Amino acid sequence: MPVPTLLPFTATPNRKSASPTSFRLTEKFILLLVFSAFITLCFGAIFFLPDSSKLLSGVFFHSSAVETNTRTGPDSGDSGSAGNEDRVLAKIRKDHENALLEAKDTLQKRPEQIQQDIKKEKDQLVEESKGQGGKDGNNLPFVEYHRPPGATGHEPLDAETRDRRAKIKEMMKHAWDSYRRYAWGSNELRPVSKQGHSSNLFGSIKGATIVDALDSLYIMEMFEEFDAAKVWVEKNLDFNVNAEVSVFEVNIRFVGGLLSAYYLSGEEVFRRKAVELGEKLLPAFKTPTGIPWALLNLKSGIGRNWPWASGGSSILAEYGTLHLEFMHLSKLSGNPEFAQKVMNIRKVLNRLDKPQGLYPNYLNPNSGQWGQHHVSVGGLGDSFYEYLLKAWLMSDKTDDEGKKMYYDALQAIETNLMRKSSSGLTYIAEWKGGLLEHKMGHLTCFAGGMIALGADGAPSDKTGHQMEQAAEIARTCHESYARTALKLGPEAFRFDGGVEAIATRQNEKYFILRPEVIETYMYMWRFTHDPKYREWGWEAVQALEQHCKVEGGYSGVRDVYASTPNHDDVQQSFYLAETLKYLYLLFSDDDHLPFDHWVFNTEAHPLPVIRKDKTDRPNEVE
Ligand code: DMJ
Repeated sequence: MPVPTLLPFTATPNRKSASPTSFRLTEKFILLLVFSAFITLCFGAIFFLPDSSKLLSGVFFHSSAVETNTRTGPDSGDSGSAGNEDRVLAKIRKDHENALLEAKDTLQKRPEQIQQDIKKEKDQLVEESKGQGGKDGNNLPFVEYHRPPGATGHEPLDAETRDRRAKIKEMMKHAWDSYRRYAWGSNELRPVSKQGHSSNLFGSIKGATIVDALDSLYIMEMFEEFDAAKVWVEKNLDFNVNAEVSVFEVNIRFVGGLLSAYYLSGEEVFRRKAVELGEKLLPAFKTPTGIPWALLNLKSGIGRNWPWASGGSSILAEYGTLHLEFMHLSKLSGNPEFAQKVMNIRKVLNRLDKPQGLYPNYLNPNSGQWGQHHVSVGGLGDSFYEYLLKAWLMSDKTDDEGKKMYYDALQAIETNLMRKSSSGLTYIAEWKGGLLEHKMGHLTCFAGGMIALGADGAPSDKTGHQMEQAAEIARTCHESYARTALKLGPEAFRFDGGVEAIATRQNEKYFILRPEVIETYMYMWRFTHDPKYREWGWEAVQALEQHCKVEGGYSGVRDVYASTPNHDDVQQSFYLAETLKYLYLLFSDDDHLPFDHWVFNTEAHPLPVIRKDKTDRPNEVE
């Protein structure tokens, strides 16, 4: 029954008398022919007309350009499809003509004129984006990115240095590849058991090695690895965790690592993540004095201090090592709160009396009073002093308060803590309520580099004197390595009981791939170009290769005085962030991350100097 209705022009009364089967077959055949002719015509029209992609998008995706034209054209009401096609073709022709004219026009312009036009268009885009509220997807203000000089270096001229630098890159590759293979996404790698490792310093935040290594990968031009790390950060780095973290560790490794990755690469994702994490850390400052807690639950915003810290105190090296990162967070977010928080720490410190001009390691965040009078330039104190000096340098030498605090503190350290052993080794002891403990930590060895870095700005003609002090500390720390079986330095060494620069207690004999001694060699090399610093660095490389390298990465050792290494099975994230970076820079030319443009945070993450010139700081916080 439905056949005649379906085939109105082929089903004639005559055909009704023919055999029904043969009649239907013919009809089907004709129908097929008509259909295929129609489809061929349609496809021909779509694919063979000029600029078919535009037509396709008009057909399938409702291209707004085509729609607008057909809807608002003068004869849109009564035009058929042929009329539309003509108009589309005419438009395509017009576009092509315009493009040709534009190209001809451009070819006639002088290169300066072309450059000017490009700049004008760029400025226009910038203005437009400011007009849209100046915000990006994450409510951050627009920041025009300028890469500071020396983000990557070049091959050193002499062959030996070139080979040594290449060797460090090879070490970085082994450390990174092993982490990627056995522990990808975990905080750190266990290189002997070949699995992931996490310390509770980061709560359940993941990927410490990835974030810590980003800038080292970049400066060593390991871009494939850098990109993989970036993708991981984009997709997996998550701060929405219900866990307690160390504010200091998360700041120096994660915030610092992300900031450096942003400044080196210009990739917005790093700025976004750094600011997001910075905001999560702000509740740590909710104390009566504004001196932050050491530990913070990132979800609840509840903070507390280490249970072992004297009288519930916060630790000098922890609350005093936020300044550099927080100043940059304010610059990049336009939020002055970060800068205000760290400036307030200075205010609290400056109101307090200091015993002999020294800063005790413990300060109670509720009462604002010092805890135990224990002073150290190593653990618990170290990077506080470092950040006073670097805050001044990073401010383009405008932060006079930071400068004064640093040089005053250094004078107090020299008077009260710095001593010479009977054989003439200079060391920095620890001070406990007026009594000296003649011990120097591996951590304290960073002070050689710090003093060298600050020597240039030292008051009252002390530059030469401070350079000598720095060189002396470098020598002592080198001795602490040279006097071991493995030629790697112990965690702490003593100058009492008839020994010098040697660890006497079993629990001070370990080496966990720390950077401080190599850091000092790097600074001393830059300031003196004395070849011994490169030689000492190379000795450390050989020891690392011989005793710390294992098939699955690099491991710390439990006793540097034992003839064979007993591995601790941890590849610390700071090995990639600091130790290998400082080694690479030791064998690079001085224009790679030059000191007049970059300042290293305490985890060796380079941060650019914030220029006095207002034009370089569009989001400067007053
Ligand atoms: C790093 O995390 C930082 O350098 C910090 O300031 C102290 N120590 C470790 C590496 O030893």
